Amino acid sequence: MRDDPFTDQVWTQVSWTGRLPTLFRTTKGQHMSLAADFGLTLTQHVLANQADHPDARGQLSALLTQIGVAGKLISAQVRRAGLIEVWGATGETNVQGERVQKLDQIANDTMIEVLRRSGCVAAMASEEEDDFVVVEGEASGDYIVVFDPLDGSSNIDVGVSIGTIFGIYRQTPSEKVSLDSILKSGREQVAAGYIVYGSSTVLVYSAGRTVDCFTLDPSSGEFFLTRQDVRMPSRTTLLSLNECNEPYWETWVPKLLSSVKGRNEPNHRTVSARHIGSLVVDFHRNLVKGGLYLYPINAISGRGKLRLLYECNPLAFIAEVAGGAASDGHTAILDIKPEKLHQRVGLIIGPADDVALAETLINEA
Ligand code: FDP
Repeated sequence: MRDDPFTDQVWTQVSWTGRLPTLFRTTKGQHMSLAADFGLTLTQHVLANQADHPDARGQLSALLTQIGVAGKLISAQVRRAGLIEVWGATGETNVQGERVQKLDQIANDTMIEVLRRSGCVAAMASEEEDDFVVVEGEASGDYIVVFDPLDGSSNIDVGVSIGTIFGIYRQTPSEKVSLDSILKSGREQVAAGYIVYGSSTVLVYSAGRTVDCFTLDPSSGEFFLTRQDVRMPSRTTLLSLNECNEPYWETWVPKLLSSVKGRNEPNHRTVSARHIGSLVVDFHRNLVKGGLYLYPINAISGRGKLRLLYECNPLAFIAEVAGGAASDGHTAILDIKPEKLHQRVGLIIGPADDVALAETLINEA
């Protein structure tokens, strides 16, 4: 704690990770709520991380900052979602004569345009695009970005939280971009994260060392560091899955559920259920509170629902850095070698012990 000699303010250092101090300002013991008191901005945080890599050329920092810009633009549109719906109902154009687009299309176009202009991206793959998108010429950069522009599509029109998920890979310099440049295992991600458009807009990213969360302050338009070096709680206190898929479950799923629910004591519930139906938002809550999310493969079709490249891999990256785990039941998600751009897998993600328990039950089946 140090006194500011020029004002009556006191700066309190509340935490220090590596070279990242977080300072909160109080006026002689009283907390202030100015945006400037919220801590480091996303840009400051990213640049401080870059200082740990003296050989870095700054492109990854610029890219992460630009993803923050895309997040703000998408967030602004998400907040107007109901209004866009009203315009859409009147025809193909809104009152200003603009073409009405669906929100997931707007989010996709926003990501593609911001990333293309960033000068940091060689190619990208999106849930909304059949094929990968190459950035040609001088605008091309050193990275490949995979993303789901708006995860939780069935929640878009009903005011329920949704999000953007992204994973970042380094493109081998001088190598021409091909499908193989995109089909890399999640382990090769250099950074990953997501943005949740919920009660507040929260951006979470990791470049492999820590997982950090930033909350958008609407008045200043800045993302401020609000959770530092997040660790996923090691005990499962929440279960998230669509229980109506029960007829299509393999036999291990009910066994896992009864094992977790069986931890409840006669007079004390230690495990509860929470399922929003937007993977990224369910994951974010579980990351902070300690929850296990399951979307197992369909036992009849043998197929999973969630996409490996731009849904499961980025979240698995965040989970592992935060001390959790993610698996398809046989292999760590990050070790699966993708064969297709829009490949689907089964997903078990959350506290490492319970992901391991699921794998054991699957092996015993
Ligand atoms: P949605 O179908 O609404 O786009 O992967 C997409 C996803 O949502 C996840 O966000 C969500 O958790 C899951 O699918 C929901 O699927 P079910 O409706 O089959 O439960």
